[in-house]
Order: sequence, then structure tokens, then C-alpha cells
Amino acid sequence: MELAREFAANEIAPTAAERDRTKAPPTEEFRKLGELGFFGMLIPEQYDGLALDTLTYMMVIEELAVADASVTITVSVHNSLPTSMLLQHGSEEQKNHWLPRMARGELAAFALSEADAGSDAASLRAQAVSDGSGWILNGTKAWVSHGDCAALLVVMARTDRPEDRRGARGISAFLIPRDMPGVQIGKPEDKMGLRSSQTVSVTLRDVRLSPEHLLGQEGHGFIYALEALDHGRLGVAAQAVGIARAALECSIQYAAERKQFDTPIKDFQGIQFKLADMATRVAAARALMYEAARRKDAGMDVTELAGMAKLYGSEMAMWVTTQAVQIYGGYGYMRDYPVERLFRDAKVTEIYEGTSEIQRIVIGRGLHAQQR
Ligand code: COS
Repeated sequence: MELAREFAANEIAPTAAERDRTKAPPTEEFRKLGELGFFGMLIPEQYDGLALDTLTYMMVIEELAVADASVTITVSVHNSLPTSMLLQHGSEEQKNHWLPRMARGELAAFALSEADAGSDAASLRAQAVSDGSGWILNGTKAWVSHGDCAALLVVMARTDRPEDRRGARGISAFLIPRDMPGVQIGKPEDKMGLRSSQTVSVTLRDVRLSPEHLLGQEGHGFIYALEALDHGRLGVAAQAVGIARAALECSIQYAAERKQFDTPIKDFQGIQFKLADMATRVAAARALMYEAARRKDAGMDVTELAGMAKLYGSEMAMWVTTQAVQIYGGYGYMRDYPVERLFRDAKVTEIYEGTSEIQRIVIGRGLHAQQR
């Protein structure tokens, strides 16, 4: 934890604003994070990972997100989505091939969404057609985090036939090396926040896949992706807590330095109350995500709790960063001060890995399931 805090403060935070401005990918930061094992946090030691528990992993994600959420999203996606899918469902050959590389920092990306399949992810249309010995895959995936610099893409695609659609059960997961013929990476999106994290489309044109590329069982890929998203949503919750903590820490410092009416603004009760509410909500979101992590580490199902941690954490981060901009006043609206970036970075935590509305659906369904 100490290492994560020091690395975040010394190696990531000082250049975060510059990366936000230039959208330069954090290539050097990724290299160092890889050397230190941060891309293998959840990978067992037998595959050269650090084998951390979920709780410690989430504490690390929070520390990194205090420094720069753009860097953190890659650490979070890589460690939670493709890693957990491979660990849960990969064959021994697939694990031996990919996990040690991933632990050393060869990035893996997760490609589920498509332009017309966001919240309704099961309506995706990328199609893998069986050719007897394998599949030929065509389609375009949208909003793939770090897809441009990943060595491995975990791609969800249909394997059911158009005349025999099976909904969520017609989707399979494939492990696709990014340098395979037919894989084309689009231009990075121009985003509101997380600007140095490269979000790309991935076009798959006649990509020839053999059975070694299939992850787990045919037709189970959507369920594997949702399982992995339970984990990923915990990472987003930790990221949201980190962004909000950074906004709170900036605001405390600024309120002590900024004087109006000959008084540091921290001495005005209006500001004190704001800071108190911000600190309380950050602590509450952290407690919720810790509880979810503890239950996950105890082997319990955390689908609803992960949804709650993400829902509460992301809405908390948006609220806290909004208060931070308000405390900074006119300066908060300027790019020269960090709270403006934190405000923009917080927004996407309410959107990716399942919008707040989707989290409410997941939580609501869980409540009804408990009644049965
Ligand atoms: N873990 C394991 N399996 C799960 C699961 C979970 N968390 N949630 C659902 N499943 C299973 C269901 O049990 C069902 O299995 P059966 O076929 O055996 O019945 C299957 O997955 C399909 O589930 P469901 O019928 O609930 O699917 P829906 O199409 O109704 O979608 C939501 C459910 C809306 C919750 C899902 O599509 C979702 O999470 N959407 C958001 C996607 C997302 O987060 N995208 C961001 C991508 S990363 S930027």
C-alpha cells in the first residue's frame, strides 16, 4: 500500500494535469507500473502475479485514482475484467500463455460494448461464423479502454446463427491477440474526462479464430462478462472514491488558504458544512466498497453489493467534485486548478461498466430475487 501511495504521489500525480491537456498516453507510467507488479495484482503467484486479495487491490486503486484516474482506469480494467475472465474460465494453456505476460504489464482489454449495444449489452452483433474448424469473426466493438496498446483483446461475439438466435446464451468470449490479421484499431475518442486514457473502437474483419481462441464454453461469454463486471464495478467504486478524496483534499487546503472578507473561507460555516458533508460521503462510499470487497474475499456473491458500491461511489464522486468546484469558485472553473479535471473525470464513473441506471436494475432485481 505504501508503495502504491508513494508511486502515485511521485510518479503519477505530478504529470496528471499535463497528460489531461495533451492526451498523451501514460506509456512510461505503464512500464513502471508493470515492473512493480501492478498489472498482476490479482494474478496468483504461480503465474508471476502478486496474488493480492480484493480489499488490498481496491485500496491500491483508490491510491492511484487520487493521483490520476486516467492511468487508474487501465490498471482497473486490466486487473479486473480480462484477468478475472481468464482466471475463472481459461484453460491451463491459456492461463500459462497469457497470465505471466499480463502480470508483467502486457495489457489486456475488454471488448463488450458496440455502438448500438451499450446498456443492452446482450444485443451485440459482432458475429463469429463457424467454418468447421473454428470461426470467422466480423464486427466492430466500441469504447474499448486502452485497446490501442493492449496485447490481448477479450472480445464478446455472437456464435449463434442468425436463424437461431439465443439472446445472451448466443454470445461467446474469445481471446484475440491484438496483432492478429484483421484486427484494426480506431482513432482514440476525444473525451470529456480521462483524457489520457485511450478509448478506441476495434474493428474485426474476417479474423480467423481457432478453438484455442475460445474462452471457456461456447455460448457462455456474456455470463462470463457479467461476472467479470461484478469485479470491475468494484474497481470503478474504488476509482470514484479516489477521485472524490483528491477533490476533498484539494478543497480542505484551498479553504485554508483562500481569504474573503479578511477571513480564511474555511472559517465560514457554509464552507465547513460543505467539507463535512464531502468527507462523510467519501467515508461512506469507502465503507461500502470495503464491505463488498470483504464479502468477495470470503467467497460470497457480490453482484448487488458491487452495484451498490459503484452506484453510490460514482454519484458521490460527482457530487463531491461539484462541491469542490463550488468551493474554488471562479478558480474552480479554470483548467489551471485540479478540481476542474476531477469534476470531468468523475462523470464517467456514472456511465462506464454499467450506468447508474443499470446498477439500479441490478440492485432492484436482487431485491426481488431475495423475496422468492
Ligand atoms: N454474474 C453471472 N451471471 C449473470 C450475472 C452476473 N452478475 N448477471 C446476469 N447473469 C446471467 C443471468 O443469470 C442469465 O443467465 P441464464 O441465461 O442462465 O438465465 C444471463 O446472465 C443473462 O442475464 P439477463 O437475462 O439478466 O440479461 P439482460 O440482457 O437482461 O441484461 C443487464 C442484464 C442489463 C444487467 C446487463 O446487460 C448489464 O449489466 N448491462 C450493462 C452492461 C455494461 O456494464 N456495459 C459496460 C461494458 S464495459 S464499458
